[in-house]
Amino acid sequence: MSKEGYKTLLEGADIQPGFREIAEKVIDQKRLTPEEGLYLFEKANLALLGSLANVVKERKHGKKAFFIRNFHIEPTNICIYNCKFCSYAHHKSGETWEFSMDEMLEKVNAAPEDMCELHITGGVHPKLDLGFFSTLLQKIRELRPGLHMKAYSAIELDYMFEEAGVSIEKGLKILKDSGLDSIPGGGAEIFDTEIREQICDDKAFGKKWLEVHEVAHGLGIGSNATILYGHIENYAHRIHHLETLRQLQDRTGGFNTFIPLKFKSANNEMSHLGEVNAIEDMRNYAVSRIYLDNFPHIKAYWPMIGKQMSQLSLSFGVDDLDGTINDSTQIYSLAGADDKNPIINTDGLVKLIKDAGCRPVGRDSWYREVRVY
Ligand code: V47
Ligand code: SF4
Repeated sequence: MSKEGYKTLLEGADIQPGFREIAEKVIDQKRLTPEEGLYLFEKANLALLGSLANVVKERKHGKKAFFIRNFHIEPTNICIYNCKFCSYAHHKSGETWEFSMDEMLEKVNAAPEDMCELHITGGVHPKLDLGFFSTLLQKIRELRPGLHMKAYSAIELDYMFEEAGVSIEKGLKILKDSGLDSIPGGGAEIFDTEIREQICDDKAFGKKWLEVHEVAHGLGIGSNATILYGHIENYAHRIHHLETLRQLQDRTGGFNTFIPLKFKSANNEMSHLGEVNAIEDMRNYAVSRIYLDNFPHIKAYWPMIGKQMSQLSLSFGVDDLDGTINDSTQIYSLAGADDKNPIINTDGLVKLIKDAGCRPVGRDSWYREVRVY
């Protein structure tokens, strides 16, 4: 919806006065305060909120909805940490795997030639070190010089660098020289220290996650950001998380996209909490799009919320559906993702996006357009 169309809608609508003021600020491209963000979470009418998020999205990207041809390698599910929400680590699933260097290189070799991006992330293995992971990048680079490597969450990096006795800067320079292009958004969870202590008390602090990303941005390594929502946090914790990211992005401009990750409740120590509903998911996408005015993209990760909900998210501020994935991730299938079979090809993604009334755009990892459909 255009800015003018939305203004007309507001004129005729019977809405809370608080919402009208906030909506006018958003339309005039003025930044929201944390209190205003909280108001949107707590009180805004969902339909008006979604349309407002779409005004912001269309200002940035028109009707475009992006996707990428990508695949994942999860080197191992052995993990020294014990996050209560996780269903994936070996001590949760009861199944252990650890791919050798050669097995991972075989996966790369087997990937179609036109793959754009490889996402590498997994458990924090006690023995796999900086040397192993930098060699892995070098060997992949030799095999596929054009493949973008988005690898290792800030949590994996923190452990790797601590064990190697190198600073974050030194460690990242080593990996960059080995071929690292960008860093995925995993491990952010929720920055509020009290909530973080209750759901993942033994892994790196939120402060450390932020430091790794800030140093990466300074070295020209772009990254993504995530939030894990829908568990024991409240709306104020979510706004605190968004505000912290918005401030870091003001300083560096290094984030590409924000990915809200909905807590999935199967097979983990927080199963008793259940899951939030679709209305909550859409509200979360919309507030994220409106509040993070300096983030270029908001991504819905379809293997987590399912293909149909991803379609709906395109009307609530989302402009990116991640990618073809190729059945290569287990993080969500083990946690009870709606899509038990995370497979979709390019034609499937294109149809899904068109059916939602958007224009599909195949992108590379820097959101350069590869093909408009
Ligand atoms: O940090 C683990 C989350 C993350 C559960 O950067 C769970 O493009 C919900 O960060 N319910 C790893 N979430 C995955 C990740 C990611 C995914 C897709 C794209 C990108 C990107 C990054 O998965 C973890 C944690 O927050 N997670 N268990 C669960 N039960
Ligand atoms: Fe390990 Fe990641 Fe699972 Fe935490 S979420 S236990 S760091 S695999």
